[in-house]
Amino acid sequence: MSESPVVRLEKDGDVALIIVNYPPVNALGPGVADGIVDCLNKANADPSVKSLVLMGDGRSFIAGADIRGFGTNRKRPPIGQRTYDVMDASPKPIVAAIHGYALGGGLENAMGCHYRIAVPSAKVGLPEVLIGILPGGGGTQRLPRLVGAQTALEMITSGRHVPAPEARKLGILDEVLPEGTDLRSAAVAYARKVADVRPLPRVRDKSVTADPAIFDAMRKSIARRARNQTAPYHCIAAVEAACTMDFEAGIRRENELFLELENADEAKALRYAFFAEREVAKLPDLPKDVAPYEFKDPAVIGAGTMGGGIAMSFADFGYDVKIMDATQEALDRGMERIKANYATSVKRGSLAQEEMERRLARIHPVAGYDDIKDCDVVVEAVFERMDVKKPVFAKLDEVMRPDAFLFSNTSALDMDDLASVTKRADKVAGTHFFSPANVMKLLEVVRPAEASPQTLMTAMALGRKIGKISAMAGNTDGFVANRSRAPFNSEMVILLEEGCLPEQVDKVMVDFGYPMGPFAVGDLAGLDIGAEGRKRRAAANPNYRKLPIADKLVEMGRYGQKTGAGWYRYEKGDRTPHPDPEVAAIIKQVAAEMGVPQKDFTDTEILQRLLFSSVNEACRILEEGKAYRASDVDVMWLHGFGFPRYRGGLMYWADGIGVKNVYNQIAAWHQQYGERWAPSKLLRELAETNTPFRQAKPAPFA
Ligand code: 3H9
Repeated sequence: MSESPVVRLEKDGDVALIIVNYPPVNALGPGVADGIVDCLNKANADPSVKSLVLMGDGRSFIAGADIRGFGTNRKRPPIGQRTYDVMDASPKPIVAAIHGYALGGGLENAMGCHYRIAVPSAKVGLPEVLIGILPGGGGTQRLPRLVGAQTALEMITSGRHVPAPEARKLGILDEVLPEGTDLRSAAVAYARKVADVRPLPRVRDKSVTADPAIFDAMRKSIARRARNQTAPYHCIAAVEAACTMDFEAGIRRENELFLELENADEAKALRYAFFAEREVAKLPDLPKDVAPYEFKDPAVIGAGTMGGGIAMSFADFGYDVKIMDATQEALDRGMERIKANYATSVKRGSLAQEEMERRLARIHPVAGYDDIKDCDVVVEAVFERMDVKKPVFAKLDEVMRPDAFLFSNTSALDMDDLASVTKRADKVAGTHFFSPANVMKLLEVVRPAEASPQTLMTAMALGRKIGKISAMAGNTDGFVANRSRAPFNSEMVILLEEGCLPEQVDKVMVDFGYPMGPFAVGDLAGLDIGAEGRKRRAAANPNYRKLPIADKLVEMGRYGQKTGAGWYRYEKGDRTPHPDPEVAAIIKQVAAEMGVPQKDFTDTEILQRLLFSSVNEACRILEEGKAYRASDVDVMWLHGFGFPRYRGGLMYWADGIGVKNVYNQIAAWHQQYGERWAPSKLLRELAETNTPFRQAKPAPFA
């Protein structure tokens, strides 16, 4: 009936269908909103049309505003002429027919319709807060009117995707169709059924009130996770406006708050992070016509902390997984740990008991290699030493079906060396999970020289299928995440030699936005772990910068939380770190023995000493072609190390300081401290040409 490149109008008898077609997810890109309004006006002007349907082509209803349009000179129609306003004013009923996602502006459009129906697999939500803004298309005013202020606050400040059945219970949807129903014909039938119902049910006509105390309570409850951010608080203020102002005034307030957020640093950084997370999946140098292998039958070798967490990740995402260990005792212990981990989630209320049972039933402990020989993918997670891993790989190569992929969960070992013990080096890659493996989102896929494109794609896809963000790393000591982090880890201990205390450094990093300070994290992970790596590196490199204070604590048996003492001391049964005068004394003593002059540090110095050292190393990684993009480093820091997302990531943050400033400071520290601060070649080149880190062109992947 009408042609537009992105929105078209069709007719089914007396029902007009407005269909959005802006692949891949029907974001409200250029022409979409105008197209909807245009079609709506045409349908309203057509006397043969009695009711309308709004729906999306392809995989989704509407995924929200086009995020690429923010921060550009994109023009929005004035309040009163936006899609939602035009739909509100429609004299004929409109039914939103939802499949895939109705997010952000998508749900806002749906709430501008008079009715909302969905297929059972659909998800709805207002995730704007995750990109540093608020639902600025009436969402903060309409959602509370549909679901009440408390639920709206929870949905808008978390940004979570609500499954259709729950959305029906909450009152967002009028109907969830039975499984397998054809959405288009059901929507047409629904539109016909409501064609003559008057008055039209408009969300804006509902009223909402709330106990004023809930807003402050919400501010308090998000204080920890919303630290240093504005958007979550503006979201609350906008919902508060919905409960205290009339609809028109509330919309104006929402708009004011939205405009304060749209181009703030927080929103820019979060938008950057959103696209960096999508970019990281792209493997530009691999052939486009190779597809990942669709694995069905995974196995995990090693039922320790990492192996158990990896098996849980498979089970959490619906896979039956076999798990084995060298002894029955180790396997039993591993299964007990898995059960205890799930039980903690049940106790916390984040997992239902029945779901725990379902997941546990998917994890199959098996006695030996014979029981896994038909699996199509194996993730080895045995002790992190080459002499332990090599025999396991040799055995796997011998017993596994010839087309099975062999992946190793290693955080630093040479994957070429490990692959060399097999006769299928093309099917071997590293899959470096972060601890706890069932919680942490990052999966670093390590690329040995002989791995085939399909192997690499399969490893990347494996991560995505179990809820991870997969990022490709070259086979270099520490790979990309830990290698770029290593100088930070050294520098934080060197700062102690020069006069800092662990609690001082931790405070700076927590104020910056990390959930925990690096010394507290060290105590949680176990200080003995880092000590192993330092020993190995010191043995291999006579110029290796030793960390005597850290070594001393490990010698004293201060391994962290598990021994009740590390960088901090701990009360029995309590994880709260307490500054420890004994540690302060050790620091003083070692510093005196080393003859290091003591000084006071500003917070900025501490922050930059830690992060600039890593920026420099990340540049080296890029110049060696061990990572595809600076933004991949950012994704790794966000999901591997808890770098604050609203700061974009390590390299994005450094761009905010300016590549020249970073270079000048590093060059000055090179003069002062010597070789460990030598500026990398890439850093120097970027500074000379004033090219931002995120536009750096790394060497071809090696
Ligand atoms: C908003 O609505 C503001 C309003 O309040 C109005 C204010 C005025 N824009 O993630 P995928 C791209 S704010 C532009 O891999 P999935 C994405 O970059 C918005 N592009 O797929 C990727 O491109 P490429 C509120 C978008 O199936 C491709 O689509 N909405 C957008 O794993 C596929 O994406 C949101 O925040 C977008 N809105 O997940 C939702 N969405 O192929 C954001 C996606 O070139 N989107 N792209 O890399 C998502 O959460 C996920 O993309 C979604 C699909 C769950 C929809």
